Amino acid sequence: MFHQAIALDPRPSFEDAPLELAVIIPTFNEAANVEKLLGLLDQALTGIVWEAIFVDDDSGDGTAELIRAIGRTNIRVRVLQRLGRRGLSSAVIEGMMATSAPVLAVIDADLQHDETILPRLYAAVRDGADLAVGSRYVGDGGVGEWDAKRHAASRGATMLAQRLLKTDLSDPMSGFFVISREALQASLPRLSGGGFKILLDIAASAPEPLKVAELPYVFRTRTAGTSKLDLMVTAEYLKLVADKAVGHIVPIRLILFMLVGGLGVGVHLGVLGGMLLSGLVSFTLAQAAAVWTSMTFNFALNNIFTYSDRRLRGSRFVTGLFSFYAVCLVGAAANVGVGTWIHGTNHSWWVAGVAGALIGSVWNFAASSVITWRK
Ligand SMILES: Nc1nc2c(ncn2[C@@H]2O[C@H](COP(=O)(O)OP(=O)(O)O)[C@@H](O)[C@H]2O)c(=O)[nH]1
Ligand SMILES: [Mg+2]
Repeated sequence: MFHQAIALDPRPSFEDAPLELAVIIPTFNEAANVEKLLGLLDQALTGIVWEAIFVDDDSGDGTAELIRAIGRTNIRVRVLQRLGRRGLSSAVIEGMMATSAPVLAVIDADLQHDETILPRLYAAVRDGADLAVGSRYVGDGGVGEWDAKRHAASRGATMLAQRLLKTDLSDPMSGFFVISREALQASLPRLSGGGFKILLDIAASAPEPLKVAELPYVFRTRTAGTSKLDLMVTAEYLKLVADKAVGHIVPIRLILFMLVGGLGVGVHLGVLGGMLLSGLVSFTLAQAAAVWTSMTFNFALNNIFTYSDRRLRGSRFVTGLFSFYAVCLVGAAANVGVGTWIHGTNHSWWVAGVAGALIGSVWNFAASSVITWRK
């Protein structure tokens, strides 16, 4: 097998030369890049005692098996294979928590990050920086062959991120950086942990402004495998930004749940109005159909966005849907009960209506989070 051709030093233990650096590499279907990356890291990190921790989200292309095969002869190489999970940030954090190294590097598996600057990023942290970032937006850095659309999207996201940070970072969206164990530990209690932008999360969670070094590099073009950047990544990014901005006041999940609920009201009225206008059904039947449609709509949307990290699929989607119906029926009863009670204490009809709806929604949120989308 080809992996035996990689001449990594098969160090039996770190006793004689203590571990200095762990390189954390998140992977999702990157089997075509793993061996080449390890070869490049081995060249770049000469003179540094390092290990590689891959964190693989159960790729279908055999990435984890390949890494384990390499790890059998190289104590420096390990894989943490996660089941039923996705997410770049949580992968990186779990990789960081699985190593004893005092300094941690993060690099993509797809060879888009220029590993030749790793020794200088490492040296910056060893010499006192909390964080050293490979940046596409300083000095000679660049994004390589991006089209205008991706360029503009990245710029916009970067500017939004910079407004959140106490620390000045030219490229807060970078997935290529080195951080000291102390700086990481200090950020841990406030980490959001979701989404795909771990550097932004760590920097925004730091209790004190970080001492930062930045080194330019040019983002390479991917040659093997495919990008996982999609609509989901964008949605997760906006969630992270919102969580960092207002998450300490209102939970982001509750806000999303309420937004989805607002759309659900629109769906409800649309179905109700449409059926009544058709003149074919009674109000009761139309109203029942509207309730059923909007509950189903709410469930589907919450499953994709609000609970993207606990998304239900297959048979669990079906059982989840029925538990959501049950939760909502209790919520509706609470809604009517509270509304009627407040109305009876001589408040105007709309105060009673809004209070009932609020109680019902909060119940739906709380109950569905522990029943439908339980951890
Ligand atoms: N463990 C894990 N790794 C991921 C996930 N999504 C992307 N990756 C890895 O993260 C790195 C960057 O992802 P990529 O799709 O290349 O993002 P892009 O460079 O912005 O297009 C690659 O090494 C991917 O294999 C994920 O959900 N879990
Ligand atoms: Mg990439």
